[in-house]
Amino acid sequence: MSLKSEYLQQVYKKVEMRNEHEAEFLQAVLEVLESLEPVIESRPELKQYGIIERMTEPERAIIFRVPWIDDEGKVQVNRGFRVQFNSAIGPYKGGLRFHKSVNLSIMKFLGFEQCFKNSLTGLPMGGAKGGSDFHPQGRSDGEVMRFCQSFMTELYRHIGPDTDVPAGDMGVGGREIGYLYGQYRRITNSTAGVLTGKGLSYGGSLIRPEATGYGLCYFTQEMLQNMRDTSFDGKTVVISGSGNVAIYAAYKAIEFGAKVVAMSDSAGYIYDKDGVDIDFIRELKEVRRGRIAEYPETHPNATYTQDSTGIWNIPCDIALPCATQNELGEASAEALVKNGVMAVAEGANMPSTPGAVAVFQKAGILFAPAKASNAGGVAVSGLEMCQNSARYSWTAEEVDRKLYEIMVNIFHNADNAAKLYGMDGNLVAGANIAGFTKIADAMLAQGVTY
Ligand code: NDP
Ligand code: 2IT
Repeated sequence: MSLKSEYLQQVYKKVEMRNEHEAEFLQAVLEVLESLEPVIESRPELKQYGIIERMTEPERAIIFRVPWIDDEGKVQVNRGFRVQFNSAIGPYKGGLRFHKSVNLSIMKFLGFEQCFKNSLTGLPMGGAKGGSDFHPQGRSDGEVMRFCQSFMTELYRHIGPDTDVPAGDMGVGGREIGYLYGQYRRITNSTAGVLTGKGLSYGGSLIRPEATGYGLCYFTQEMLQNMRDTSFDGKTVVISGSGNVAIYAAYKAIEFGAKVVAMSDSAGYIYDKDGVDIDFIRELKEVRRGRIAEYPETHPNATYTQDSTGIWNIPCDIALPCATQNELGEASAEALVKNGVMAVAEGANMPSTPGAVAVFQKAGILFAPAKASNAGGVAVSGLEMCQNSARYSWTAEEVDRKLYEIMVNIFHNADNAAKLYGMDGNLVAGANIAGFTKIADAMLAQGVTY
C-alpha cells in the first residue's frame, strides 16, 4: 500500500476488510485516499468527524431480482442494483449500466467516483450508480422493453426527482431510458423528470447524447492549451470503444481539426490511416447496432484486428480511452509513451489501471482523469434536471455553451487544487481534492447524519 498517513492506512485497511472481494471498488478508493494525504494533514476536523470513513461506505445499496420473459417464452432472472453513495450536496445522481460484467464491486466503484465527479460539475448532485448484469447485445427490442419494465417495477420506489435521478451508461441509451421512463410514469402516475437522457419529445435536453464526448474534448482542449500551448488541430487521435462516449468524442475531435485513426469494440479495433468515417460508425452502432468488424467491408483502406487492447499500439498524439474500466494497462501505456503520445484523457470511467497512470505520470504525459474529463455527461444531465424543474427547454447552443463553461471550470479547479497542495500538473490529485472538498464541507455542516 502506498499510503503514508497512518490514519489513512487504517481507514483503507478497514475498507479492504469489509469489501475484500471488490477489486474495482478498492482500486477507486485507494486512488482517492492517496490524493487526499495532504488534505487530511492540513484539516484535522476531517478525521475528527469521520469524513473519510463515511464517504467510503455507501449511504444505501439496493440489490433486487429482475425477472422477465424472453422471446422464447422462457423466464429469465437478472440481478438489479442501485448504490446510493452520497447525497450530502444534492439528490443521488448517476447512470445505469446494463452489461454482463455488472456486479456489486463495479456498481460501488462507479457510485463512489460519481460523487466526486458530480461535485466537480459545480451542480447540486450527489452520487449513485445502478444497473444490471442483463446484456442487451443480441436481445430484441421486445426483450429489452420487458426487462426495463421489470427493472423499473422495483427501482421506482427508490428514486424520485429530489431523491435519486438515474440516467444512461454502458448498454443504456435512448431506447432503454424511454422504456424505463414509460414504466415509471405508468406506475407512479407522475411525469416528474426522474431520469435524464430522455428523448426530446418527453423532457430530454438537447446535447445530452453528445455531452460526454463533447465535454471530454472541451476538457482536453483546455488542458492542451494551458499546459502545452497547443490544441487538437493537426493531431492524430486514437479512441477506444465505439459507443455513446467514443462516437461524440470523435465528432468533436474531428471538428477541432484532429484525425481520428482508430476505434474499437469489445471484440477488436479498426485502423483507418486516412481518418475514420464517423458518420458511418455512428449509423453502424446507433441505428444498426452492428459490430466494428463490419467497417472494412465498405472502407477497404481500413484494417480490422481482433483483440481490442491492440489499439494502444497505434502511434498517436492523443489517446482517448472511451470503452470500459481497466482497458488500458501498464504495457499499453508503455507502448503509447514509446510511440510519442502527448496526452491521455479518460472518457470511460477508470479505463487506465493504476500501473498505466504511473507510467504516464512518470513520463510527464498530460493525463486527464475520468472524474474530471468525462463529467460532461452528468453535467448536462444536471442541466436536463434544471430544464425539467423549470418546465422549459434551452436551445442546443445554450446547453453547449454551459457544457463548455463547466468543462473549462473543472479543468481550472482541478489544476488549481493540485497547485495549492504542491502537486502542480497532477490532475488526478487535483480532481480528487477539488471534488472531495465540497462534499466534505457539506457533510461537516450537516452533522453526523449518514
Ligand atoms: P456504450 O454501451 O454506448 O459503449 C460502450 C463501448 O465500449 C462499446 O463500443 C463496447 O463494445 C465497448 N467495450 C465494452 N467493453 C469493452 C472492452 N472490454 N474492450 C473494448 N471495448 C469495450 O457505453 P458508453 O459509451 O455510454 O460508456 C463508455 C464508458 O464511458 C463507460 O466506462 C461509461 O461508464 C463511461 N461514461 C459514460 C457516460 C455516458 O453519459 N454514457 C458518461 C461518463 C462516462 P461492445 O459493443 O463490443 O460491447
Ligand atoms: O458515468 C457517468 O457520469 C454517467 N454515466 C452519466 C450519469 C448521468 O447521470 O448522466
